[in-house]
Amino acid sequence: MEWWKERVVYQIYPRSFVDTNGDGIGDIKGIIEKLDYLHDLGIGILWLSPVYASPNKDNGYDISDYYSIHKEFGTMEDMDLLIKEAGIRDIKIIMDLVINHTSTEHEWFIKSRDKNSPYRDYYIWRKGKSNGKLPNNWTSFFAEDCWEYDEASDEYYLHLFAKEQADLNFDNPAVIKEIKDIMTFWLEKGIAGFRCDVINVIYKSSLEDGKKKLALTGSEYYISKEGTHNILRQLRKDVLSKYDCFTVGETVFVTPSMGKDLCDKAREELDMIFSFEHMEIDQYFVKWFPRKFSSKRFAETIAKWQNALEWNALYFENHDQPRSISRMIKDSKYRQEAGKMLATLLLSLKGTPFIYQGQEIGMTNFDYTSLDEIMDVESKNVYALAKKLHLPEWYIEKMIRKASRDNARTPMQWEDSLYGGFSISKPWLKENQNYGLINVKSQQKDKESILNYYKEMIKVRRETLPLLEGDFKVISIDKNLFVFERVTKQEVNRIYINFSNKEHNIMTVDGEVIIGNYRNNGERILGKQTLALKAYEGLIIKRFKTMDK
Ligand code: TEU
Ligand code: CA
Repeated sequence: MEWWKERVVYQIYPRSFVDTNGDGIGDIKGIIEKLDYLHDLGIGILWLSPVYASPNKDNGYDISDYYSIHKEFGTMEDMDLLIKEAGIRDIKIIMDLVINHTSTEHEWFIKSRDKNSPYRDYYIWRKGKSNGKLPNNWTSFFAEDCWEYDEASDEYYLHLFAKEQADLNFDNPAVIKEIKDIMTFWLEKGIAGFRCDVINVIYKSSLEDGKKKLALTGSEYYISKEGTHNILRQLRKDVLSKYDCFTVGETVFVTPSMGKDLCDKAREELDMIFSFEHMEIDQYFVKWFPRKFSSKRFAETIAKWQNALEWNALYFENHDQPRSISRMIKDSKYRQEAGKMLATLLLSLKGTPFIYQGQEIGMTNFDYTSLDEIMDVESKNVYALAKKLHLPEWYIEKMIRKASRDNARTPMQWEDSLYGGFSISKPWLKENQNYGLINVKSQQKDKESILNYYKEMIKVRRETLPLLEGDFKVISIDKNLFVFERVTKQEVNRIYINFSNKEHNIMTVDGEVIIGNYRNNGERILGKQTLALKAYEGLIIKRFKTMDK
């Protein structure tokens, strides 16, 4: 089995992880300080959200130099040391590869403003329509149109995200060559692969007007086009295949069949993908129209993707999503049990699990008191658009509280001291005021904590073959219960997940408890019997050989 299938990944959002020099911004030295913590947790791979030079319009997802480290995060020496120190602890590092766009402060873009520069064609420049309108009717991911005017040449450039993030032109072989060089540079430094940002939208097959939609008008011309597949195969063949590394693609609006085409082994494109469907359970079409979270639909969606792909990238949280406990758990009285239940589920599915910083202690959504405390460019744009549409202030506030990306970006809560031990100064984004209740230090001391459960669950996953490589099989999905099995020729593990704050009776199988948030490991369950699953219980039972089917 490949090492990237066996290991558990931990995503670091460097800005909010640990600040060592007191400027209120997390840094690379801070990550080095916590390597022992991560090793102890059982982490085998780190994914760093972008640490490259960037003017930070989108917190590093707008890169101005792929070959240097963001000044606020430290130096290239710090980065080299991080790779080395992680290696000593057998932790591999993957970098965020953001290639759909660069910052408009990138040297390429600055030069490309000149019509006669060879860099002009690195980006997508177009004349406006003869009636004075934009080159097409596309709308961006961040609640704007997709074109920005440049007076000097009387043309517009395309941006699918913020206007300071100009889309690269993947019809230009010189661009692809640059990307290969960047990848080679980092792989030579000893990193172990890439998380590829919005990778399934890089190739635009046409710039015609799109069919008008509630969001992302124009997306039929760039979601998972053949051009993207070609580029992925090239990057694989010419660069990635020469290293012991892997890729995980962030792929927006993919269906299972598109997903298969992007990461099926035989196609030699990506190794796995982050799909989004299970993150859309509590929204109508776009995340700004909330609906009730349904654990049944959540389980069905997970099961659908488990069955569709050979290997999934498993995640319930990242730097763009609200915190899973705030989002999926109705009864906050059970925060601790629910946090462990979610850990049981995440780490027993088939695929490579990704844990986002703070998830392992059950951090919750941002508890800001004023919209002024929100920093994210997406939230700000949505606010402006909603205002323009005359939506009432209370409704805008409600939308942002529920879906803002800042929910997951508040500083990591290390201990019960000022600013949660993240920094000695006021953090760049306000800390969640519940750091006294939820922090690493107190959970390390508490045997019953979410943190210690994650640690144990990671160990169990590593030591239990069916959880690593077994087939996935749904047993039942009801309103609140998700029951499935992981099956190898030698062993069957059955997983029970209770998504409600009520007890539920189930019929058990003959077996032994591997792990659970209420029961003792090794506890025997003999003969078929009714068992009352407790509120938010998560339970894994190893079935005995004399199985009653
Ligand atoms: O995100 C892409 C993406 O489509 C969404 O996750 C988006 O951030 C938002 O949720 C839409 O509602 C990736 C990065 O993860 C994100 O942080 C960047 O802002 C974005 O690409 C642009 O690089
Ligand atoms: Ca700092």
